[in-house]
Amino acid sequence: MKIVQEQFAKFDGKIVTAYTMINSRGMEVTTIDYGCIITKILVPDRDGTFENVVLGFDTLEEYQKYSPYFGAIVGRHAGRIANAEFELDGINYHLAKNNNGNHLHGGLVGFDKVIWDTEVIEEQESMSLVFHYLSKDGEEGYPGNLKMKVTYTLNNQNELQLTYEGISDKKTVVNVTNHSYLNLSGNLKRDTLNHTLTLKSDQFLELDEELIPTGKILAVENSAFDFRSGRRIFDGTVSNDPQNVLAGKGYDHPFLLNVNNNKEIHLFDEESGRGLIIETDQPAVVLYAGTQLEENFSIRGVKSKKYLGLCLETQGLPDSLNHRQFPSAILEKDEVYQSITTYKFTNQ
Ligand code: FUC
Repeated sequence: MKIVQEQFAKFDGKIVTAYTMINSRGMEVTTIDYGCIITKILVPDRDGTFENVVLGFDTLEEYQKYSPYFGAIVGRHAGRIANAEFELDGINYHLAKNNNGNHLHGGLVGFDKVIWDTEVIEEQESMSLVFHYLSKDGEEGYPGNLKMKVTYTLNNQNELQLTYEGISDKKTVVNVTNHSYLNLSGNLKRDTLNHTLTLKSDQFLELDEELIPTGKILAVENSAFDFRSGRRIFDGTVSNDPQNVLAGKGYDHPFLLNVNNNKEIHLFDEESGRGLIIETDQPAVVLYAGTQLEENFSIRGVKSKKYLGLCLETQGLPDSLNHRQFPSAILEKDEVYQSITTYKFTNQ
């Protein structure tokens, strides 16, 4: 096991560092301290060939110019908040509007666009990168000085654990996730349409045309949203279900998880034999099928296109502040926010 550090770029008078964690089986995870972005994850296919399974760039300029949150931590609040506003204890908060008049993924300069302080921890059976960031009171419109800590831990069982922690000096809202775009084919050889996804989820949130939850919870039964016995991502692209159509022919939806920490999310690519099991303590996972991926740039030599990567964003429900029947994203003053998601990579 080892961690290799190198200079990735310079930004804002500071050095952006890339950290590569390499475990005893040869799995590698590369992360930069800008946005806690996971730029690369190398895992073996069924023949033991190591290839990259996430969308990412080799330069900071490309992230800043083209990246729709590739591999980044998004927050304070992942997903959309309608009209970029919410009310807390009688005060109306106005957030940065960065998505058709709505607030998306923390605003104009969210957690994905700042440099985090980094600590490196090496232990017997695992190693970790610990990132710290102080989000100041009023940043992007949110109340409270929020101290955030994100930890990525890689062990020798090819498990990558993502831990999020936060504490604020005022009542605020927190709902963070990692926005990695997965593609298990390896080095983007194919798109993700033949990936099979299995979800322990009976229900998903209905969205409006702006991709904001309407408040209605729909059953997955008899629809292309039923992933309970496994289903190809392709199905959503040919479905006439209005929910698939409004998501740009595919998926951009929060699924409510029936269980936690019990293999509730499983992504598999038959051709390479690579699989990913995701476990979380969060109530939902947003399946975003890369339906808005633009074609005006390349990703390490492969032209970007729709469905080239898909995101499985474990999180609380988007826009819960404006739908008080949803589990709350409110964090009390001095309360500790903590959440853990684990990615286990397999090959068979
Ligand atoms: C996802 C989606 C959004 C958006 C963004 C880049 O989280 O929910 O629709 O396109 O990522």
